[in-house]
Amino acid sequence: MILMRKHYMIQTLLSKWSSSTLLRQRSRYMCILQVKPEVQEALASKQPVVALESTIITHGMPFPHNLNTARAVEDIIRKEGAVPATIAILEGQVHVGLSHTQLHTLATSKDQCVKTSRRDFPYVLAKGLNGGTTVSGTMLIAHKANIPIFVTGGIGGVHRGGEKSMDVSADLMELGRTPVTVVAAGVKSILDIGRTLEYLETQGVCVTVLGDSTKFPDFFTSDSGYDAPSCVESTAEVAAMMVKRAELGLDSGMLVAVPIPQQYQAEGLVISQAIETAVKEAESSVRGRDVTPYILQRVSEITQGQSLEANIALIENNAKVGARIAAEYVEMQF
Ligand code: PSU
Ligand code: MN
Repeated sequence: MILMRKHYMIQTLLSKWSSSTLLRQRSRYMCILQVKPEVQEALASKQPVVALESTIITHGMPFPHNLNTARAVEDIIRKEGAVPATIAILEGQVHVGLSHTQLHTLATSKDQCVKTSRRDFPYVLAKGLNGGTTVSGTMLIAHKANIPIFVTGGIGGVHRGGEKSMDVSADLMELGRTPVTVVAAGVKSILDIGRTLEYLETQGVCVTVLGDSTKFPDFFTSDSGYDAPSCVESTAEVAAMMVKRAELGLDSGMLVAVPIPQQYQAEGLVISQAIETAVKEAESSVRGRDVTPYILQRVSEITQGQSLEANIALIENNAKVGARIAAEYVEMQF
């Protein structure tokens, strides 16, 4: 009898301990993501939400273009009836959805921001730093916040010479391991597009081109010279693919490539020459996480801002498309 009572007391104590530990763990987990109330409400009431990255703000564009573009993209998403959720780290806190002031802080403190991909979170958070999240960083946070779709300009890939340097963007592995749909204008030709597509296949990433082309776009032009692994004509078809991906329980992501709008394509040739120069320069001057931002900045300088203009137009177009996909996806689920 005494033995049974003792056993009961130990069990009660254990269950109290474990539930309070669980609670503590859960609240710690909830605190680590600061979700903006507007985003929280949209998610709770099944409204479409579109995630946005922030490396493009901290490392992809000069001020004030970075801030203006970030705001314009958010406005476009709102106009399409979805809620934008820009993801970034401020003073060691991950934010899902930023206020105007926070966007401004991020855009004007570029030099103090760490380009944050999956590997960088423990360091940036523990040190209380600011961070612009890359495609990989944004995907993983979007997924934790239950946002299934994310819009950007271009994703990272296998760098030219990557077969030797092993400089392969963490974005590709993230697409293979995190079930978020990424809407982008393809892969910039600063990269090895053929190997990038091969690697995406290896990682089990569904890659589809949205539009009337059967070619994979290379950001500044609609034809990289490589065939698209699959193509669809409407945002509804993309949403249907997302539904099927979820029904099957696939834990990999999807890449939706939206070709550059026709009127910006003519600049492609000028830009591709600038890319050749910038890639050569990068070989002898930068390494690791600095390579992509360096090339992007040099291409913009060499083309005297032409690449930047195309870049902005592209992202805005992707935002419109992404918001429509998000809305169709929500509708199909309920
Ligand atoms: N490509 C662009 N613009 C960008 C980036 C890539 O045209 O701003 C950024 C994205 O945040 C992407 C990251 O996730 O660079 C990839 O960097 P890396 O190649 O170091 O993985
Ligand atoms: Mn790299």
